[in-house]
Amino acid sequence: MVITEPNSANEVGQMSIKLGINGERMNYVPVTPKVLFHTFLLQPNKSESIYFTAPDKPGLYEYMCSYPGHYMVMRGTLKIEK
Ligand SMILES: [Cu+2]
Repeated sequence: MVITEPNSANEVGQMSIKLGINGERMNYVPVTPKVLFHTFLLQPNKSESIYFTAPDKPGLYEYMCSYPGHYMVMRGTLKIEK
């Protein structure tokens, strides 16, 4: 799971596809400031907890699965308010 800056999930998802053969080694997380927080790649029935400080700036942040191609359907919005 990757949490991105607002309006960045599509771009980060496309970047994860472009990682190509390096993707698995990088947990399919592209190196870009648009990625705010992320988990490692999780296998079925596994879980991971992460802790982060929500951004100060209000907005509609996005979260999605960065496994190649999944960002198109495995995604949601994280609303940060004042
Ligand atoms: Cu997925």
